[in-house]
Amino acid sequence: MEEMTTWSREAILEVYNRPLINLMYEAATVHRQHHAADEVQVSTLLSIKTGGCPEDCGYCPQAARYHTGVEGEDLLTVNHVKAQALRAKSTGSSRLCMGAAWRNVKDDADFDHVLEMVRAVNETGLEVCATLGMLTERQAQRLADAGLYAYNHNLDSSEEYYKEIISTRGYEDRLKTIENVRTAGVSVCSGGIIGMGESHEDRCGMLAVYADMETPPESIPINALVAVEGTPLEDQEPISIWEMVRMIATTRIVLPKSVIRLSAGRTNMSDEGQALCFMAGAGSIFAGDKLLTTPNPDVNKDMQLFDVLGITPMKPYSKGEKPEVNERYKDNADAEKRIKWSRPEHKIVRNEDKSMKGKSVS
Ligand code: SAM
Ligand code: DTB
Ligand code: SF4
Repeated sequence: MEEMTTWSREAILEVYNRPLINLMYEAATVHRQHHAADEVQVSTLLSIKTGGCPEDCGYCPQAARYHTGVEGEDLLTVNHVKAQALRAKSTGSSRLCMGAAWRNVKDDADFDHVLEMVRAVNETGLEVCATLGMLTERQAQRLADAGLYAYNHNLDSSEEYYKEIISTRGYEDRLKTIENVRTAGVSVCSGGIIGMGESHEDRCGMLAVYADMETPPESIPINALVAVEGTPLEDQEPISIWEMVRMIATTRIVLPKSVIRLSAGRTNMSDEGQALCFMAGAGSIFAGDKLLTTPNPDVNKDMQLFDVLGITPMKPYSKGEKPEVNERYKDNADAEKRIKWSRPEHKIVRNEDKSMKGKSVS
């Protein structure tokens, strides 16, 4: 169908604005050319280090500066993670994604523990994914050597709109991390959030960045904002299911080979709405009653919907080889000591209003 190899933001917007009834059909057609439409990957999220994050991401309940009721927790133990991985496997997941509320990975004892977790989860036969914040090339390689299959690091929105949401880090650092993950041979999972007040152009601008990559992400999560009380985005109106379907369908056409993840926000979606998302090209969900800190549909309910639709959960490593575990990058940390991630620190009024100091005067 679409034979273009480069996509401008305008060209993507033209796709995005097509009559939805046609857009869905076109996306479903592309989906079937590149993917088994009756297979959906089930991934389980596990927050291995919750809350207390120093960043100011305007959507995030785990940022320490907002009053969201999320209690900071220490890093989980390797045994706990292994038990959760086995549980996820027994309920049909093929991937475990471990999330940490960190700005970036540091070469410390916590990272050594995370590497152990990666090894332990890899042994269960599940695909191992992690999302730990910014990452140097060597850190990415150490994760790869421990058996990491994929790394999640979202651009979240267009470069322009990113500046309206986060002031403690820059878009360039996100791109650099994605490049580091790619160089280490780890599968890239990178997507965004809709419903943060961004324009349709911003959504298409983010897709243009992914489409322009030499190798686009293997996996693209599309999250609907979960508006959490206490965050700067707490009052955002929920997006309609039609916007989600439109975004998934556009992503499907522009990035035909990537697996699209119907990610956060499913508790507000009907079964019929989710079915349209699968038709339009979504090939993965996060299962389990919690995402990282917010609720998610019960896995049994998801499996009932799969049964109704005739969808089967994808097997682990259906789309790539199981990584080999080795210790090549164990030593030699010094080369990267000088790497500094940026801190733009521009003013975002609503982030400041919702931060600790804002709270005490309101
Ligand atoms: N700290 C790491 C980072 O920011 O890269 C990893 C964890 S972070 C929670 C992973 C992703 O979760 C974010 O990039 C964002 O896309 C998504 N996320 C966080 N809060 C969300 C919310 N309230 N609604 C939807 N997605 C959210
Ligand atoms: C992604 O894009 N969505 C997931 C996963 N990657 C790590 C996280 C969603 C988090 C939603 C808010 C929460 O539960 O804290
Ligand atoms: Fe921290 Fe990640 Fe949440 Fe931003 S999105 S506050 S970096 S946990």
